[in-house]
Amino acid sequence: LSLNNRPNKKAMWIDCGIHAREWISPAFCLIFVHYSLSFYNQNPDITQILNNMDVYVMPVMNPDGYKYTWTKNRMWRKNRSFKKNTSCIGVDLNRNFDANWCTIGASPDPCEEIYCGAFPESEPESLAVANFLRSHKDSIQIYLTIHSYSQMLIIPYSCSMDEAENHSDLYEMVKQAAENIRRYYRSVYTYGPGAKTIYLAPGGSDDWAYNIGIKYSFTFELQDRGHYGFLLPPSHIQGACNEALIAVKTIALKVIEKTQTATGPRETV
Ligand code: 0X9
Ligand code: ZN
Repeated sequence: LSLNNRPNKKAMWIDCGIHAREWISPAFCLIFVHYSLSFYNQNPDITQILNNMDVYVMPVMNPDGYKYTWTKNRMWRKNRSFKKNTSCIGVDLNRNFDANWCTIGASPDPCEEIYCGAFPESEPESLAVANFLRSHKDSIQIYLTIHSYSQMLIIPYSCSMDEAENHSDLYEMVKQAAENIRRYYRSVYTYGPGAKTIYLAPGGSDDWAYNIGIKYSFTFELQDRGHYGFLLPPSHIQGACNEALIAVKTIALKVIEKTQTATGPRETV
């Protein structure tokens, strides 16, 4: 999503569907694009965001796994890559990035759900995303990856118990996002650094993006909190995505505000 070719324009990256069975995630990417195209110049928040940054949207990072959940096994998580000397299939793409790769919270066993792969970025999906982010890291300010479920807004780190260098900024952003969701939709989202909020999980895209210098890096876990789990019914899609949209807006607007005051007066558009 890009309005013009102004030099120095910043950007936000959003990917969906790293994990095959988390169907609300690709739905969010599509709803986000539809909302942006429908409400630019109608809604002041999305207008301000798109006036200030490009948005790269990857609707399905794991297409083979996603297709497999539609055709063979609804609860599949990993990609579908084959490995020699085992009949087990697939790598957990969110354990395949180079952030304390394959330490506690990931598994070297190809038969496990959290298999980290043969080496960091061994998979075409994670390699392609890592290459794109590496080559655009100077313009990309925000990295956002959409998962489900459990209603959480996660900040680095998940790959260690360390606190991110800009922890208080990040924490304030997810706190505000969760408060906004609560105020608008009465839904509860918890928030905090991954390792302390859910579990240690190395090799994730959010920590990796953070470490290459994308200092506003987030994982969202969308609805629900376990009633339907991954099998969220179609009637809940719009509501779940509206909540995530409020969170995206809160964070993007805050980043725009911070980086504008840091770099000088507002550009006129
Ligand atoms: O474990 C994960 O990969 C994510 N949870 S999920 O239930 N969707 O699988 C959480 C990812 C948090 N970030 C990192 N572990 N880096
Ligand atoms: Zn996931």
